[in-house]
Amino acid sequence: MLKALIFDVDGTLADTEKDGHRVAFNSAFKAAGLDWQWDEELYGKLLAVTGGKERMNYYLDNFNTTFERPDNLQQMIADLHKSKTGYYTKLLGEGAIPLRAGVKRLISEAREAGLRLAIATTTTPENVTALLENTLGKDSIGWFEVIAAGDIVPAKKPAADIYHWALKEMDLDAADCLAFEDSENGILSSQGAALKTIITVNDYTLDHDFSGAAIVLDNLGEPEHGFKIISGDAGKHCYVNLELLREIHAD
Ligand code: XBP
Ligand code: MG
Repeated sequence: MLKALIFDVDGTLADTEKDGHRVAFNSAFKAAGLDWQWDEELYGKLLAVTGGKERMNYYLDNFNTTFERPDNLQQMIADLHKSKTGYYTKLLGEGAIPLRAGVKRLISEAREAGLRLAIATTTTPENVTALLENTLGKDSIGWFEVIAAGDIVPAKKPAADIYHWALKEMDLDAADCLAFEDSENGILSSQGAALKTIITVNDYTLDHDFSGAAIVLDNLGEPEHGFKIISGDAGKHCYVNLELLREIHAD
């Protein structure tokens, strides 16, 4: 029986990367007097690595190799990351990033039906709180039984650890759940934990490899504006509702 839905955050609940995280990283770099600038194209490449601190290290190792590294580089990165989180949560507080199509509707439907909800993300916990509170309301954090986020597990996506952690906390088998992801690193992580996965792509993840996904869609869709199917079968459905999720789960 389908008992729970586990959602990724960045790219899945909301398109947070280009106009959210990227902008916040650049603000933090500027405030620290660094000339680092992550444009949209470079940021697409940097998304190969999940986690903000990990992403900055990846940037220095591969795209800014001449930067003169201080002895305490990891402290500097941790400080930059803290500053970035401040800018990012401020952006969310200003309402800069809405939820993706169908997300709010599906979450309400799931709650009404008594399905259990969880989050599994590499982003910092504060960022999850800020997104949920500013889009679904103050109480919405409490709708999610488990929020698995950030450094709670050392190995971030594509490792399956974050999903394993969430499943263990909920005392659920992967077979009783569905996962929602938007990226290749995301599906590698969810499938690594044996979760059937629904993909909604975004501009940065359109050409990712989603082999093994239960279905790949452009978004969850709304009754008045359905999804486009990229791969898989949605039967008679034109937006993701619980009926379709139960069909996918039983398949
Ligand atoms: C999300 C991420 C995150 C954010 C930055 O990946 O890669 O690292 O871009 O978050 P996913 P922090 O959607 O696969 O979980 O800066 O808070 O680490
Ligand atoms: Mg994601």
